[in-house]
Amino acid sequence: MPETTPRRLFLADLHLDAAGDARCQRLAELLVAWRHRVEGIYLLGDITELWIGDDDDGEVACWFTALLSDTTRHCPVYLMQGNRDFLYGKRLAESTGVQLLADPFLTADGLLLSHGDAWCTDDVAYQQFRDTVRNSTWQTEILSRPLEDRRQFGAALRAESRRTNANKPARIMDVNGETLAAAAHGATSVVHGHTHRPECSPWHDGQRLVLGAWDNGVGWFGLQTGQRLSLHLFSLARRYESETAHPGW
Ligand SMILES: [Mn+2]
Repeated sequence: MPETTPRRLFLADLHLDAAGDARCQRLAELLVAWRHRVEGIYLLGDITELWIGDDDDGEVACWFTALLSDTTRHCPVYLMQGNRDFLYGKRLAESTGVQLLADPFLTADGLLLSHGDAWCTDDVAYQQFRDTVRNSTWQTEILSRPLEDRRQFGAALRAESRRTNANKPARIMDVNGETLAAAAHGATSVVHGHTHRPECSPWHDGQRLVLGAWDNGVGWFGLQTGQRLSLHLFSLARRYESETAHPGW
């Protein structure tokens, strides 16, 4: 008998930047709807648009921290850093009960999870930037600065990223197939986000699930049911009650 109960829920690229807006409301509703139906909720990066440290006392950070604390009382929550929220740390994990995941992370049943930015190796300038901001010495220095300095620094990084991304050819902002194949050696299926190119397709002997960004009025999430992955979308405009499996997926 094939399994029919979803085991894992996957989310990425919500880019939350305003506490209380429609995306925050839909996320809270979605987690309430699913937290008793799955064995684990996997947040695979860029859930928030910016994370300047676990001591951030801004509205989005406080709201998100409270949401994590509430959710872990019902269901295990796994959190991976993205390219915007790469400063999630131990203090957040300890205060909320989430478990931080390394990127990439291979589950015991052969699912490779990643935010996805590390596999965009055609974007050489981005990989150099990533090496810098993922360096622990760099992170320690940044985190030692006052919150207000970090806020300004984060805003400058976002502006710079928008400016440079606007001038990059689309193809270099996608995952490099050879990089992915090498990274996923030994995995049966892959789940990632980052590229904002949602798809769920056959991949080697398994599947590749790419989560979509929450924008243009549409939210996305992934499910694992047995060994099968599926991609789902729903409207951000009204209360989350149910989703639609994407046609053909
Ligand atoms: Mn990203």
